[in-house]
Amino acid sequence: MAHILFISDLHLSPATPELNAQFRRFLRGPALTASSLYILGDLFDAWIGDDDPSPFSAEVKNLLADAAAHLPVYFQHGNRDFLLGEVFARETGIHLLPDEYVLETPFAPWLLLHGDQLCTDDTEYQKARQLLRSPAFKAQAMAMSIPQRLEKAAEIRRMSGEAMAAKPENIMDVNQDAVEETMRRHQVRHMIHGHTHRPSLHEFSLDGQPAQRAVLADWKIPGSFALRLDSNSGDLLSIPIQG
Ligand SMILES: [Mn+2]
Repeated sequence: MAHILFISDLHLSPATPELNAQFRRFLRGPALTASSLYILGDLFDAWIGDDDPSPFSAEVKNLLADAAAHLPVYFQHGNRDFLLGEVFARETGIHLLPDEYVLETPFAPWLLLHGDQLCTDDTEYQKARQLLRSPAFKAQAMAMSIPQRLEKAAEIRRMSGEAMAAKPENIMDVNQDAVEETMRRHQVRHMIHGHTHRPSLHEFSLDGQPAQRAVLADWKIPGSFALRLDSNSGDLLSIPIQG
């Protein structure tokens, strides 16, 4: 039986040694029982480019390379690590996925995505997303020195933190119409995403058929988990990260 694991929103950084150790334990434990591992974005709290020479960057690359030697590891960009590129993938052996990817399983096709593109009520965020994810911004960022990029990343984080603090909670969640439109566009009724840090399994009706939206947990909360999908039955199981 094939079990597929999904994680997102680890937000690893040089300032989170305990989280980094948890990731190491996860990759050397539960991950090895899976047929494949999908990381649905925001693995890093900030990724300033594949040429980042920091020991932290090298440490995580080594962890992923070890894991990728045992099972296929797939990665989707989040809003914190959209600068992660082909060089990183080559160095670690992980596979980069497009922002919206349909995973075919014997049970059903599952749409995988980071999830920030579904938060359409937050128009200010969507505008910023479009700008940051543009080839022009990426080129501009990669032309900066590493210290300049670190400074820019800190500035973006600070601005985003201030903006989030000023917004009502509900506009930072996904928009149900966007969820349904995205499912129809990909002809799926099952979806897994992260980003919102609101772990849950939402069941609803889509055009008269049962539909599911599973939301992954961020790793900072106690009781955080990975999702394990039985690809034959479609059963989802939470695998605890801590303890
Ligand atoms: Mn995110």
